[in-house]
Amino acid sequence: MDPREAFERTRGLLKEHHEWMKGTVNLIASENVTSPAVREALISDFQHRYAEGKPGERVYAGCKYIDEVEFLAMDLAKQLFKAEHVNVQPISGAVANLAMYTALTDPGDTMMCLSVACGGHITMGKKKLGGAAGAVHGLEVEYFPFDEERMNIDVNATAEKIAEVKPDLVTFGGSVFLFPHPVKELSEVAKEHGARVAYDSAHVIGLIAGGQFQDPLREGAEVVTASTHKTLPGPQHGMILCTKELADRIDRAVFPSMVSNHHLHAVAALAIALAEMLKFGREYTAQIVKNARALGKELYDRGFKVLCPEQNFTASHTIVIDITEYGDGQELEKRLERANIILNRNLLPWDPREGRHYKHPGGLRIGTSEVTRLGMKEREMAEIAEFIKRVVIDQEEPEKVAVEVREFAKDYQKVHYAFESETEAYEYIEIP
Ligand code: DSN
Repeated sequence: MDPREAFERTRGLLKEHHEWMKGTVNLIASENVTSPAVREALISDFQHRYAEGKPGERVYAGCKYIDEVEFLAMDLAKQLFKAEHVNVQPISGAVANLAMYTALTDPGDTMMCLSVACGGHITMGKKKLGGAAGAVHGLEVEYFPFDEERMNIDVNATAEKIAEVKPDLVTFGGSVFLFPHPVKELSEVAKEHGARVAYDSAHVIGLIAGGQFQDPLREGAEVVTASTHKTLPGPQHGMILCTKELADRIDRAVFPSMVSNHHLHAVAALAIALAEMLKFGREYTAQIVKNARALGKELYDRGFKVLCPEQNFTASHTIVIDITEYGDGQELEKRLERANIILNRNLLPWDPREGRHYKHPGGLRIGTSEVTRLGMKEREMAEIAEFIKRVVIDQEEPEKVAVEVREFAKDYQKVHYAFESETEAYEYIEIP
C-alpha cells in the first residue's frame, strides 16, 4: 500500500465518520459524547508522556503538572462520590474490574455476579466463556438467581445461594442495568458469609454522580469500579472508588499489576468531566432518566414489547426491547443503522434457554445518555420512537427514513451541560 495514500485514506475515513455522526441518532447505552474541553485535553501533550506510580512518587521526570492534574481528578472524584479513596489510573472499566479481582481475591476463589445474559459484563464471565474473571484471574463464577419479570437480582434466592456457596466476592452491577441492585439487602449477608462486596458501576456511575441512582458505597459496597465515558461523559478510561481500608490493596493492584503508564491525557480529560458533572450532573442525569422512561413509553405505545412496563420501563439510562416478533437483534440493529439510528442488539435473560445466541439475540438495548447530552427532551423521544417504529414495524425503506433522521439531528449538534460548547459535538478537529 502506498504510504501517502494510506495516510490520506485514514484521515479521510475519520472525517467521513464525523460527517456521518452529525446525521445520526446515537442510542448506544455505553457511549456518550464529550465536551470540547474534554476533547482538547485528549489531544494535549499529556498523551505523549509517562508517569508510572502515584502522583508525587513517579519514576519519571517531567511530571509536575501531570501530578497536579491527577491530584485534582482524585479530589474531584472523592467530592462527587463521597469516597474515602479514589484511583483514577485504570485505563478502562475492564482493567478496573481486573484490578478489583486482584485486590480482593486469589485465583481459585469464587465470585458471585450476574450472568452475561442477565446483564453481567464480559469481564465477569467464566473461564469456559473466555471472561476475564475466569480466564485471566482464575475465579470460579457463580451467578445470582435472577427475577426475569422484574429484571433484577432475586433477593431471597440469592441470600440462600450466598449462604450455600459462601463466595469470596460478590459483585453487583453490570452492562444491562435497568434498576438499582439490592446492594443494601444483600451486602450484610455476603459479608457475614465471608465475602467482599464490589459494584461495577460502569454504566451508571454518571447517574450515581448526579444523585439519580443508588449510592453503592453507602449501601455496603466496599469497592466500586467504573468506566468514565458512559453516563459520565468523560474520556474512555476507568476509575475505582473504595474504602480507606482497601486503598493500598487497590492501588497496588492497579500499579504495578494492571497498568504501566495510565494514559495521562485521559486523566486530565477525566478531571474536566468530573468538574462538569459537579456543576451540571444533577440536571443532566435527571433528564437522562426522564428521557429513558419517555422513550420506553413512546415505544411501548407504538406496539413494541419494552421490558418492565409495570415498573415504568427503567430507573436508569437504559431500556430493553424484546424484538423477537420482528426479527432478531442483529438484523434489526443493522436495519436501524441504515436509517442512521445507532443502537445495539442484546441478549435477553431467557435467550440461552430458547436457543438464541449473542450474535442473533432477541433483544435491543437502548440508552439515552448521548441524545440527552445534545439537549433532547421528552418531546424528541417521541420523534425517535416514531422513526424506530417506521423502520421496524412499518418496514419503511431505512434509507428513506435516514434522510429525515439526518434532518432531525441537525438541531442537536451542541453539547449541553458543559462549561463551554462552542465546538460542535461531532466536529472533526483538524490541527493545521
Ligand atoms: N460491553 C460494553 C457495553 O456495555 O456496551 C461495556 O464494556
